[in-house]
Amino acid sequence: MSGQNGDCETRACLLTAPSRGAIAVIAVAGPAAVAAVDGHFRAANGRELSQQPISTIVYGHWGDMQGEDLVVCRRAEQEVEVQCHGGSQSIDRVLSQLIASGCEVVDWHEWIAQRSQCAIRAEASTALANAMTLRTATILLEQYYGTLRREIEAVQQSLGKKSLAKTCERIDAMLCWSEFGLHLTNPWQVVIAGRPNVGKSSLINALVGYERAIVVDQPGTTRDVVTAITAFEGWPVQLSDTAGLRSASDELELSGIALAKDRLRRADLVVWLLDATAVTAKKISTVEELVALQTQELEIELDLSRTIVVLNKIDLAPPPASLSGNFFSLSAISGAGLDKLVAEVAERLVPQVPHSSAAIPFSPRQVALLGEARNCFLREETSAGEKLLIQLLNCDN
Ligand SMILES: Nc1nc2c(ncn2[C@@H]2O[C@H](COP(=O)(O)OP(=O)(O)O)[C@@H](O)[C@H]2O)c(=O)[nH]1
Ligand SMILES: [Mg+2]
Repeated sequence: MSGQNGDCETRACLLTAPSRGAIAVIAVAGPAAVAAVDGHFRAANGRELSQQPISTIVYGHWGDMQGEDLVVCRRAEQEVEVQCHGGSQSIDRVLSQLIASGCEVVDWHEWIAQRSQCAIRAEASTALANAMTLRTATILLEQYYGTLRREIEAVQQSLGKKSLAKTCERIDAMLCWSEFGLHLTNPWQVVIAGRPNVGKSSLINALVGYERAIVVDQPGTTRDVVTAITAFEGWPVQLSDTAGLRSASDELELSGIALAKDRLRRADLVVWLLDATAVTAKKISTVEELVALQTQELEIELDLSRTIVVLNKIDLAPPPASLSGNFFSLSAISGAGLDKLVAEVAERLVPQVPHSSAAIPFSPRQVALLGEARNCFLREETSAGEKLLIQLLNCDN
């Protein structure tokens, strides 16, 4: 099927999300849109749909006696919106009758892609639907309204006028937001790890505000990785509660531990938990040494640059005076110190917040094409780079 505006098929699409909404909106567009709807709709004012003014809501009846009363609206010469009951039977009836009248039913992703002039705008629409917080949606909305597109167009226009080194710099300024941009629709991964019984599950529950993880006095309770999605200062975060990391021989436990280790490797940030009541007797002076000892024991390689060490259960025992180094103290049970941890996690995940006018690539396609274009300009393959920039903006690619 060719892209936007190119062919003359008439398409129908359910625009409302599948849910128990009271009203469903079905859009129909194409040369036969008005005729297709007219074949099933009888307006209460007796006029044919083609005689109804554009942008006016028309009340009437859909189908035969078993049909329903609903409203339709001609949005443009070749565009009609049908607003029917939100139940699936009602939606299915309208869509199947539109198919019988020659319409092709497409899903909303396809609908947006076919109607967008700009690929980035189409991607932004999908990304916006997947945005989990207002903060990420606000940034995506900026890209929807053209911030990224305009910056790419400016790069295109500067070709031949500015040096290729300057062009690369300008692309790099966009690419430095890639990781951040990709996280706008995929939560940052934060893994809570540590020895059994230190309070990992309790901490997850405290952070998400409800009982998500199982808390039991017995070590090794969390065999599967339990996850919970939440937001820290507006950034979506998936928290993972790792299996009771410890030396084990039981096959089931070993597979749980392997899963946990895999999570640790892929984490954006690890919160390594220590139990304040268990470290008091230790003669270790820094938390870094203590964590190194524990991770060696468990055969885990921990990247300390993306680890926050947390001393839990401070309601039971204060942080030992002999313990130095960088760590946060809290109580997962009383909640003391949680706010400081949340602020630190947010700061570590997003150390720099982009300016509202920043051009941010937010899809793997955009990141890949921008990277390839940059490499072309670096090798002075200007026309190849130019083609990639066109591809980046163009819906038909
Ligand atoms: N007093 C106190 N008890 C805690 C705290 N955090 C966890 N616990 C208790 O420690 C035990 C083990 O906690 P759990 O979250 O299951 O540890 P996990 O094995 O690391 O997941 C449970 O009895 C919790 O109630 C805390 O901050 N203070
Ligand atoms: Mg647990």
